[in-house]
Amino acid sequence: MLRYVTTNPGKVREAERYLRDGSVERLDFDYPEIQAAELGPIAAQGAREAYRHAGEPVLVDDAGLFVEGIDGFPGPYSSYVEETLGVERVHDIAADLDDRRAAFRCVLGYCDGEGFAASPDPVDRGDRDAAAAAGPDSESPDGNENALPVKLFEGYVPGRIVAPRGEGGFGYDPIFEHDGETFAEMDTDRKNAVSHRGRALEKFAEWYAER
Ligand code: ITT
Repeated sequence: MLRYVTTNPGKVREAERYLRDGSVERLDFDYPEIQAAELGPIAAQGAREAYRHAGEPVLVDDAGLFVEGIDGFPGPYSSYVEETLGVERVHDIAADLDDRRAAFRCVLGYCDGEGFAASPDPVDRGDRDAAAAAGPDSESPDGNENALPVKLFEGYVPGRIVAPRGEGGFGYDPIFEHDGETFAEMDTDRKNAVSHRGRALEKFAEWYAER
């Protein structure tokens, strides 16, 4: 059974449209997130942590809002910024910018404890090689767990920051406009058709069907 690992019910609602054949179940597990400037390594390490916890194939979902005029902030810190500043303050900051373009990015990380002959290479390949070389005597209490392969799937959607509109979605959806509508004004199917998560899930579903 594949476990979709997240504490965020909004993500699950969207993912269910791609994985609803009974082969996936949500696992509400708050895996420790490393700090990194990119989503890929966070998703890769999260997938390993989640796999160690679940002992079954897992898919983790790391996402963020990248505002161009402030160098991509909050990016990988989006969750922390939503909890501390809040979505409206992020809009207020962006409202003072000349450039209000933004993008959502999503990286899905899949791990089932086995190897893949798949590409692209995991972004943290260097770390994995070092961990594998260090072997079980490595200083890590978990031996060479960092050698566990993870397959990543990415999705991206461009848009811009606007004053909050709409009741649907979750997180930053009310302030993210794509093609004239905010994500909070779209229903789940419409958001999935264009969103960062929808694109990543589509790639994953296609690959997983073959596996
Ligand atoms: P998990 O880590 O447990 O999956 P999370 O909500 O903390 O849940 P992230 O670490 O990926 O997820 O944090 C991403 C932040 O960006 C968080 O504040 C989300 O609410 C927000 N976010 C992610 N996807 C989004 C989307 O499709 N629409 C709006 N906001 C989104």
